[in-house]
Amino acid sequence: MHVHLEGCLEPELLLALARRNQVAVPWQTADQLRDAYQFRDLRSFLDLYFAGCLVLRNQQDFYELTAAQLDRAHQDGVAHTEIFFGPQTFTDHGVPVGSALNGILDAIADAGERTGISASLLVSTHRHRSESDAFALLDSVAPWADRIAGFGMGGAEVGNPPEKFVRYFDELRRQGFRTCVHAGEEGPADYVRQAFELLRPDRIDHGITILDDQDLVREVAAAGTPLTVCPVSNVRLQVVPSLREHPLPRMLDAGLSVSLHSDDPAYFESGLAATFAAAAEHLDLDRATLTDLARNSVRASFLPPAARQALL
Ligand code: ES4
Ligand code: ZN
Repeated sequence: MHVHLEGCLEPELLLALARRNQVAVPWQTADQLRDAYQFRDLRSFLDLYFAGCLVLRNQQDFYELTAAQLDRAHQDGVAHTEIFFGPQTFTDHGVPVGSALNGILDAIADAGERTGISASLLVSTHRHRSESDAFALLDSVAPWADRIAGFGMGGAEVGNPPEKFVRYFDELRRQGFRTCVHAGEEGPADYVRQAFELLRPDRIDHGITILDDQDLVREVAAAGTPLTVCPVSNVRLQVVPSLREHPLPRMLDAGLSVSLHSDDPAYFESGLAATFAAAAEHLDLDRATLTDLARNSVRASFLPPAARQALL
């Protein structure tokens, strides 16, 4: 439930789409592109990630990207996935929002028939853009509203606090949508507090800096607001120095509802099964704890109650 479709673009597909769509890219081979997967922080990652997005141009491209990710998720044992997609990156470059959404939704329907995997779409906005950009995005996806499971928000965090989007989240709620928001990935605990108090999301994505505010930890734990944690991402973006030092065990000990996710599996070279394995090994998580993490993700999902219950 914390995975970005654009971050599922593997180097081989990226280069194939670049060739097919005649988009010039600075990498000749998949290995050259993988060599560029060295990130200092969130911003340096987003720069490469948005550059990769330029090869996705038409409905078939989005279909193939989604189909490939759903097959990998199925192989990893995923029963249900909720995938973020951020249309603003593409509409900026003249790709119609319908090309993207129809390609993604067709691939979700076909993957369900092919493998039985259940998947839904979360539309994500960029916090480094304006409030009016967010409202414009919401208007532009209205024709697909009944096939959108919820709305999220990502992008460059520091300097773009949650308070910037209070009216946008109020409007999402007014329209009956579920919401989640990235907060406390690189930003301070105060951004997590703002997200929790002002945006009142159904889930907080990342949220790891919450540990710097123990009062907030108690409030979020008491509210039961889920946090979707991505330890491999945090290490690759140098938010946390190593997996061994990741705060996930302390978050669990504090009574927070934590689950485990991949974020951008192509760029961080770790799908969900590999992420569970890495967390188990380097954080010494036992089977019961791994099961708790998986159960927490089911509880935090936007599935209808009966479908959620069936997975517990
Ligand atoms: C993100 Cl917009 C976006 N996409 C992927 N990963 C992210 N992390 C923070 N914002
Ligand atoms: Zn994310």
